[in-house]
Amino acid sequence: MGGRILEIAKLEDAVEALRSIGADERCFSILAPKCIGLTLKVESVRTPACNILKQLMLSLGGDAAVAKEVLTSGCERSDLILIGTVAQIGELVGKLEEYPTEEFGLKEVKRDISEILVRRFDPEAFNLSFNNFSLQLSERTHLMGVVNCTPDSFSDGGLYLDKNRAIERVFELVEEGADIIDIGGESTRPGSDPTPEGEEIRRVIPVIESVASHIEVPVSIDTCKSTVAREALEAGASFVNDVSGLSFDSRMSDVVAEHGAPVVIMHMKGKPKDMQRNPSYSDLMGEIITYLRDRLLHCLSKGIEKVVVDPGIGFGKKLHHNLTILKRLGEFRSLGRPILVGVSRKSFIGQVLDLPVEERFEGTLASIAVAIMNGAHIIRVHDVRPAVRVARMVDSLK
Ligand code: HH2
Repeated sequence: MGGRILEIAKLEDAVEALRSIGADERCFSILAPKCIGLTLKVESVRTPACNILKQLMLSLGGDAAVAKEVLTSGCERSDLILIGTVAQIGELVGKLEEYPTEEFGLKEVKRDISEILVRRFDPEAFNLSFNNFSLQLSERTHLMGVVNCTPDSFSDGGLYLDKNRAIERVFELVEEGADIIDIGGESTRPGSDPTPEGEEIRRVIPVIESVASHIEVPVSIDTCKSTVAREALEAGASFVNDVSGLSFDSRMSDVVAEHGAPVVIMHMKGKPKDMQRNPSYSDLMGEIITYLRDRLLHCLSKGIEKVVVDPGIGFGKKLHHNLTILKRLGEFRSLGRPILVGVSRKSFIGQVLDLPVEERFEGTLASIAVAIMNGAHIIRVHDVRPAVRVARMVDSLK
């Protein structure tokens, strides 16, 4: 005899545990979803629907938390936390079929819950194919190598402003194992002013033209400007990385859509100039997820399907915001899109370790390991070789 806790996060792990005790294989599909606890938050649910959902969850052996006013119908709506196992929440979706789901907004709640269940447990949903590239993001973590063709980036400003140095750097990063090369011509560090469009184009286009057809990985253009993105895509880039989530330039989504390019949409609170002036959130994760969901819906409305989401570490966030995002990164999976994270050399590492930018190497690697463990699919990084090693190691431990 002897009891112990089993750490089970995936259905495959549950099946493995069941197999190890010789359970009947015919029961695996029934038992495995019962092995995994799941807590889901659904926002702004109408009060009658909250009551129905709470009763249903109780009848299934789970529970639901709602605002206390719900019980006395003292409010119109409440956020709801469903507490159960994957099996119970799956059964809840089934039970909702029996209800007149048009009523009380139950139809939307049912749709949201079923989508989350599919996204959480279907890794295939995260793969990305475009042009001649296919990024199997569910198989292993991908590394996006950074080349800043700028005089003033916070960590490598001035190093790759010269075209030939930038080209050399691209080849170096590919050789080190980068899966995507991200080329940028504007620093978005806190307090920075926008770079004039013509200058940004002069910095990046010659580099993209020189490398894109000579490397076997896609080039991404890091810009918020539609003209820069258009020229970059025409020069051979195939991915757009927009830290404004396509919100600074109203023509950006048309350019991305016309080229059928995948896009990274990132969350930023404010603009680089003012984003670090005392940023505050009443619900950090809720606010970022809602913003990314809105931008995702905007992309879909424009016909842009290949969307990667990014919580925007360091963009309008204090130290504790950045740490919380990394600890709770898995919550972004509810958006059903690949997750990209950029932690490389950033100031939150400097704040934790009290170290200047040139000494944040280990802090970067530790943060990358946690980001991967918590669900990141793509890591944006300056030092590619060590990050590849960390990624391979952490991938094998997931
Ligand atoms: N961070 C930076 C720039 N672009 N793009 C995404 N998607 N995510 C990020 O976290 C991100 C990004 C800032 O880093 P860096 O490019 O090194 O600095 P600078 O903006 O000063 O050029």
